[in-house]
Amino acid sequence: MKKEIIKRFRGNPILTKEDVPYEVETVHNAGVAKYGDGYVMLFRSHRKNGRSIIGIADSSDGYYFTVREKPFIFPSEKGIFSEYEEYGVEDCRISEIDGEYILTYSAYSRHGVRVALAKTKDFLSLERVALVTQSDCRNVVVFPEKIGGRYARLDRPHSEISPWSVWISYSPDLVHWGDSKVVMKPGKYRWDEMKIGPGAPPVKTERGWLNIYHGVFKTMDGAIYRLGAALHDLGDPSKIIGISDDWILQPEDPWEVTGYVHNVVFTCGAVPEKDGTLKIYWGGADTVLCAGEAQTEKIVDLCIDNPRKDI
Ligand code: BMA
Repeated sequence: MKKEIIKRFRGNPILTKEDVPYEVETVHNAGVAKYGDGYVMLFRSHRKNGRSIIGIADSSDGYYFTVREKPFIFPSEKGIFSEYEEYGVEDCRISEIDGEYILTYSAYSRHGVRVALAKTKDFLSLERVALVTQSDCRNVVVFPEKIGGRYARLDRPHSEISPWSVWISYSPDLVHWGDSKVVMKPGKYRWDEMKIGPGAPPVKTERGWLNIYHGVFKTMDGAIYRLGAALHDLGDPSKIIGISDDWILQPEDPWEVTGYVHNVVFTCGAVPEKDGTLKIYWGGADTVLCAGEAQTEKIVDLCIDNPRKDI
């Protein structure tokens, strides 16, 4: 019998390019947060020139979203950001801290990919704060509260010696980051052996911070992007309590298997609900946006009861 950890929404995909009032080729990888009486989503779209922008959509129930007339983040034309966002902006995450929304997104340019951090209170105006990584580091997810008096984040630098691993860093002000430490590496001879990277901003649970990450497996037919789960210590999130041995979501629906990039489920956002469920959002094949629901505690159980042995 098939045991589903994440139950896909029946109306998937929840957003496609047909729902967007301006011309785009894709709608995928979205950060989502509760805002006002509903939900707000910042999603990535490729334009015909192959570069990405970030659009915005609103919903009252977290499933049916209406896209606003204009995108929310375009590559900047001012100052330092313009140099580093020249090739586009991608994969926005949203973390709410003390009534303020912290956005982190990939900034592409001739210098590589790095991550920009911006803030908004109202999802109408945007304040770019800083470029918070150097090149070849992306997937920054900010914890939704300060830990030990400091902001904390996970990210994913890459180097040949230690390919695509997850690190943690801390900051007093969201601008200067340090005390960095590697916390998770791709599992040898496992479904995530090629790359891992933070997905949704960590979700606080009684037993630890739940980190829903993406993992990549290389096959003769190309790469497969799946989602996995890890649990980090609440007081010291650089400590991993357990990593689920199995993935929690893999490409299965036709729009996850085939599209702009085949065989991809990629998350940038998950929203915890008061009733203990978690709404999870993912891009399908880098083409459409999908959603599903899980019991948060069931995913935590997987990290504790079915952990991989060799972390
Ligand atoms: C990653 C990122 C994601 C994308 C994924 C699959 O490296 O570029 O934005 O969804 O590849 O193509």
